[in-house]
Amino acid sequence: LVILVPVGTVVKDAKTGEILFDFTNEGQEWIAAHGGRGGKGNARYVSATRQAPRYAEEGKPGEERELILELKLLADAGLVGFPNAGKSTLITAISSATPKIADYPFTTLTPSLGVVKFKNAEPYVVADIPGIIEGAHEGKGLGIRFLKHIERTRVLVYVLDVTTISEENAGKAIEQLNAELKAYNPELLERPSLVVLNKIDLVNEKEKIEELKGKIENLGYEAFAISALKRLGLEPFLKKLTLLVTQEKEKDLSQPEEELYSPV
Ligand SMILES: Nc1nc2c(ncn2[C@@H]2O[C@H](COP(=O)(O)OP(=O)(O)OP(=O)(O)O)[C@@H](O)[C@H]2O)c(=O)[nH]1
Ligand SMILES: [Mg+2]
Repeated sequence: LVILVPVGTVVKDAKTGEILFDFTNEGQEWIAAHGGRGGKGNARYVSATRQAPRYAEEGKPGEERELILELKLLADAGLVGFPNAGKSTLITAISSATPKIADYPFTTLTPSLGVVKFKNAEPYVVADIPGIIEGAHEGKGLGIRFLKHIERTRVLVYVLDVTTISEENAGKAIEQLNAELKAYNPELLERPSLVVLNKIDLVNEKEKIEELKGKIENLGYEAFAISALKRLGLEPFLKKLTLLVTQEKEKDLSQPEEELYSPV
């Protein structure tokens, strides 16, 4: 029995949750359970003296296993942010993706992927996911289950709406996002990340944007002021994002892959 699964499928043991195999490349094969061995029928035991033997060797049963197949998108960068921050607008501006965009929270219900082609760099994949709110890890909003789709991204992009944050609460906004990411998987916070301050077209005072940028940079993040809608400031942001993704990809290539469990 052969089951075809898409790239990005992770095989887990249903009981222990242990990851048994991870389909990260096209064409990979993995044996989930070995088949049984056929027995030998009585015809095999026929001899000159015993024309109709009454015995036969029994076959061995095949292995039995309960597995969970989980599909995790494989993207190079993931956009995270509160609902309505402009994540879907941003992925539309920088990639081939065309998700639904609307002026209300939780427009995005399922993640989408877009391919970014920036100058001569190798194209890479960005994921747009639903908005995160405080308490998402307790199930508020759409929860954080969909964070599994960015678990495997190399770089995170925090998308903030400049019209909803001030110098005072910018830090808190990032902390809230981080708290939700951490509740899902603390490793997410170790990813290289960037912050984009979106919707700058709605802000008249240029100083406010500079102040916010400074504030975020003091927190240790590189910040880019952009307008996803008006497509302002995208070039420096994309340049940096492309650089980070390329660097992370190279790191992956220079590190040998983890030994994966294989039965036998
Ligand atoms: N003026 C302005 N509006 C923007 C900008 N980016 C997004 N918007 C608007 O903000 C609203 C929300 O945009 P979306 O891209 O759907 O936001 P989202 O972060 O994907 O929202 P969820 O999927 O609900 O989490 C839409 O009305 C967009 O047109 C921007 O740079 N400038
Ligand atoms: Mg969206």
